[in-house]
Amino acid sequence: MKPFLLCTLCLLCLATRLNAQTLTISGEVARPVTLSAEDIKALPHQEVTGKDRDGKELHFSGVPVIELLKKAGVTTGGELRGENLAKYAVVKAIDGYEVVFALPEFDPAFASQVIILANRVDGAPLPAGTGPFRIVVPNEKRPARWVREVRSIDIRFAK
Ligand SMILES: Nc1nc2c(c(=O)[nH]1)N[C@H]1C(S)=C(S)[C@@H](COP(=O)(O)O)O[C@H]1N2
Ligand SMILES: [Mo]
Repeated sequence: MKPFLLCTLCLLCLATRLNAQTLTISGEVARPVTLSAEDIKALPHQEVTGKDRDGKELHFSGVPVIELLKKAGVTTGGELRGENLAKYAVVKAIDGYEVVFALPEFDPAFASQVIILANRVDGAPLPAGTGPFRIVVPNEKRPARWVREVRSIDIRFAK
């Protein structure tokens, strides 16, 4: 193979790999952000316990999603009232899986559980195919919204 072609392929592979490690928050936000796994690792973490599909308890560590939303200037806290209550978040994964959350689900002024973007489980990084980031909704009866391999959070208006 010609060196130039090989080099281009390597760069493409590297770009795809690096891209796979980022989380982008965009849509109805004050400033769209793209965070790397390193950026996320540097933020304050919280631990939550949840049950997987088989009812087995898992201990996750990660960043409360509300903190990530604040970085993008999403309406939270005192701003989460009136028409802002018609905003929702679409969380998307590498495989195209998508789930929706209403903004109050993330906000401690409304919710009694903390939804996190987990990057560790039972003391270890999330395994390939699950990480680097996974949503964990600790008290939900089914883990269907525990989105694996999260790539983006898109904030939208329901009108
Ligand atoms: N990216 C992605 N995340 C996903 C899914 C999926 O298909 N793709 N399935 C969900 C469903 S329906 C369940 S029950 C759990 C299963 O999680 P597990 O594979 O860790 O047991 O992942 C959730 N997260
Ligand atoms: Mo599921």
